[in-house]
Amino acid sequence: MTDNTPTKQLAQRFPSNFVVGAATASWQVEGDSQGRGSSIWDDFAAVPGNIADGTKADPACDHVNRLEEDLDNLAWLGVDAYRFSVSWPRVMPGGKGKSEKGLEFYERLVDGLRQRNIKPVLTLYHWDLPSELEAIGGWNNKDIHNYFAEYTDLVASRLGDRVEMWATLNEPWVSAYLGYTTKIHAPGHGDAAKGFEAAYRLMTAHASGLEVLRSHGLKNLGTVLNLTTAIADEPEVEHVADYVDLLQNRFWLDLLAGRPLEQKLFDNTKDITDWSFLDQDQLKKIAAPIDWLGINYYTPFRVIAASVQSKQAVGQDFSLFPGTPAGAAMNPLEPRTEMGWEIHAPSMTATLKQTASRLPGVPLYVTENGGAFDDKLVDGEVHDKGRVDYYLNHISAALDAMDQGVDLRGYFAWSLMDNIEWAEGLAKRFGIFYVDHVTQVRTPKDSAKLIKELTSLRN
Ligand code: IFM
Repeated sequence: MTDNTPTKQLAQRFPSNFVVGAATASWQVEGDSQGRGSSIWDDFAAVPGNIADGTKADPACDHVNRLEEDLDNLAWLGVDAYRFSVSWPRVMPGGKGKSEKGLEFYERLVDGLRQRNIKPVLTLYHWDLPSELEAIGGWNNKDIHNYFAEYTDLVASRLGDRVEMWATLNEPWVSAYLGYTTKIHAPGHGDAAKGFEAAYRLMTAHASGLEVLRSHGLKNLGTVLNLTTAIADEPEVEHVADYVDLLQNRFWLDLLAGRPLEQKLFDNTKDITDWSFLDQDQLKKIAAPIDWLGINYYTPFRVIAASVQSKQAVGQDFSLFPGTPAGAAMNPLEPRTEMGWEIHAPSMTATLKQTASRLPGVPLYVTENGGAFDDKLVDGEVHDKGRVDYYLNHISAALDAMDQGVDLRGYFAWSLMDNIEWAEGLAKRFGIFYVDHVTQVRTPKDSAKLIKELTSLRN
């Protein structure tokens, strides 16, 4: 018998309606690229060097063909909800029309969840833009929100009666800054002006998508941001951390709250863009009320005064924050995950509290949280103690925020299974199920057993 006391104590802190779930995203798990249209990630992966280990969309986790097994794994975990994303090019190859076969796949997914009493939580855009839409400017096309509206209408018409919660976007910061500002992600523009425009146009798509979902009479509508705390370790870099906080957090929350964008943003970026693409009517639409906000939290951004970046962490680089004042460095402290990300659970509490105060009255969910660790499958077991501790500490930190007044409604582990970690390929494992990428055998890690214990031990 293992001592499950800390798990039990944690489980008993969940309020009765608290949603515990696990999450994935289409391109990272589905495979079956022949059964759909092409996306920017297929194009990006085709260029040698873009993805660390040369991974391509197939087979990923072969989720399309192993759906029933993955649904059974979710049921085994005892989770209340599964957060997945729809692949735009699977249901609308080329960004127009529709694919019956693609829609049927998501129908099977949603129905399979409901049969198992698991709430479907659907994200419309988790980064796999149809290639044909990128060819006409992608997230810099001034009509992109109309294309997104058509896509949303298709998905809502087909699945609207069966999905519990809807998210328009996943982490628009990543789409804009890793995909447009830098070349880290697809489509890989490396152009700071394009990145700022993409950030704004993603939010116009959010607004149009939300409008379409509402026009279908749907409820429980939100969006998902990757938010965190920017920590200045020295007083002389407080203004740098403040600017990181502005681009990473306040920009999005100000837009959603209908507050004007800060003068500091315009001042710091005046040599990059004149922001002439902003449109007052669109800004008003972006501020339409949402029913919930999802926060993907992994790690803080820690800033020190220095001229040389001392440690490498994926996605922690000032090139992702154009306009950052000089003289500082990112400094993720130990312990760190395999991504180089500092493990610091108190920042989870701080992020939730800060977000609640910046977007008052909107219920929050942690829609992603987890870590990449160096997992080893030995005799059918994966003792991922680092991840188990990460989950115990971060779930506790999330519940601390709730105890301190944050309206937190749920928590989703990232990820249900090891998958394609974008430009990092298959080497970075975030799953609670270990996936053998040759045989596709899934094995619950100790962290999966922890989640199972948490769901079974709550009141
Ligand atoms: O794998 C990603 C996911 O697609 C979006 N949020 C962060 C995760 C880990 O990097």
